[in-house]
Amino acid sequence: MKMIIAVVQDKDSPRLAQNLVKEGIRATKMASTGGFLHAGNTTFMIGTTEDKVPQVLDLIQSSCRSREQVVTPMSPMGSQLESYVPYPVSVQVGGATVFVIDVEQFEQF
Ligand code: 2BA
Repeated sequence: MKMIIAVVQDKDSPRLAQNLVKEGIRATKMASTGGFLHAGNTTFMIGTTEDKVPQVLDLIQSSCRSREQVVTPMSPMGSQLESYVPYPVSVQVGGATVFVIDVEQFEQF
């Protein structure tokens, strides 16, 4: 059993959710916030068998696009507001940031 954690842009989230359902792959969607941009994104938790991992990764890749964003980041977490001067930066965000983790035990009661 594997747990795939995928952080995707909100714009790609409905397409990925739809494609996962279409393929019969179960997932949990969570609203999340990027630590750098402080912009909303979506985190998918997908528990699946090891043999389906490549299929899920393909689905994520084909559902998510990389986009350039020009943003003025808010103060970094934990910094002093007075010493922080915001300036616009251009960053390439996504397609998706994906972690594949071994699941030690899986139960459904
Ligand atoms: P954010 O942390 O808001 O980052 C958005 C984008 O800003 C990143 O895109 C990257 O291009 C840039 N960026 C992030 N940290 C930076 C830094 N210290 N200096 C310069 N540029 C920086 P992605 O790499 O595609 O990441 C998209 C989102 O995926 C991230 O949103 C974060 O929510 C998540 N993420 C990325 N790497 C992660 C990691 N190692 N662990 C946990 N979450 C991660």
